[in-house]
Amino acid sequence: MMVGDISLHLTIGAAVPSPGPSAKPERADGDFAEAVLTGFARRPRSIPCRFFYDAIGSELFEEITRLEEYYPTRAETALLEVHRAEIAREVGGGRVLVEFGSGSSRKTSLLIGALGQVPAYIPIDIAAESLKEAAEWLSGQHDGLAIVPLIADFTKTRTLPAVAQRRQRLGFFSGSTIGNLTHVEAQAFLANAARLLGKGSAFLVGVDLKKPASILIPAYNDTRGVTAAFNLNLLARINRELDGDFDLSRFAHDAIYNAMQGRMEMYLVSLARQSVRVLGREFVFAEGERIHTENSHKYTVPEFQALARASGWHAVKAWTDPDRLFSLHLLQLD
Ligand code: AVJ
Repeated sequence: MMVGDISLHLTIGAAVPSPGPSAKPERADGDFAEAVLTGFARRPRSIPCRFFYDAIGSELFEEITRLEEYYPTRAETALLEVHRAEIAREVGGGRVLVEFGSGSSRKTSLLIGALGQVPAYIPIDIAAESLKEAAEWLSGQHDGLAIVPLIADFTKTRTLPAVAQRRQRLGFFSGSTIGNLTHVEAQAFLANAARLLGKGSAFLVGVDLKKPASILIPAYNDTRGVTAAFNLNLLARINRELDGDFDLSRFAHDAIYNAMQGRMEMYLVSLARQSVRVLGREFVFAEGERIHTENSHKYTVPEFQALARASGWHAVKAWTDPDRLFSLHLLQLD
């Protein structure tokens, strides 16, 4: 599998047969129209957060990760750097690395560097373009690294490529992307990951910690307005792809901490009563009406460990930074 041609790897990954219609690889925007129409028919209105990540949204997210107020990326990267030797010792060598979602390649590179030799790296992501870019960058960083990308929805992946079957696996799910799932969805995801990675596997999961709203809110509502642009890009994307006529100046970004649910919530708020056309249909937004665009759940260490155990994992170890901003959990399957 040590082929230098990334597009060949992409073809291999995409061609892996997976059972059931829900497991078939979909294009990143394949169900955007359906999701928007469904989300706009509901009250409160909503758009699933996976649609943030078109080319522009992915760029904006990269910019978010460099913001002063957005601590998660820095905190998680520091945890990987500080504890790399211990992580490598706990995980052990020779495992095939399976990454869920498009984590930053930088963090993946750090992990691969810490582990030493990784027999194969299988990134699973629905966004083919960013998968390809990350794979290209990583193969430049780690000479001879066998990369087998899988273009798929990581919450629905049921089978791994053949290269993963010969060795034990290490899963990697970084950036607190698990926080975008509800507790019920997160438990189902962890249980599916257990089935996918199999007996004897290890799983490294980055999870954002519960903390005061005074730190959380600026992280999701920065002074430069990058997160606002990231959120509003959903409406711009509807204009670009679904023949929409949203006036972006008539919607505002909002981020609140829902203490009851232990999560950040992002909304787009209609600043006036207005009528918008999408795919030839008319939608009326009341003044002050909100479109829910993201949940970002926060966990204490024991809360996440309980969730992991309920999904069949053994919680081996958790690392946190001195400021208690972020946690890195090592899970194992007996
Ligand atoms: C990294 C996808 C989990 O919830 O913090 C950043 C995305 N949303 N700012 C997060 C995000 C607003 C994010 N994830």
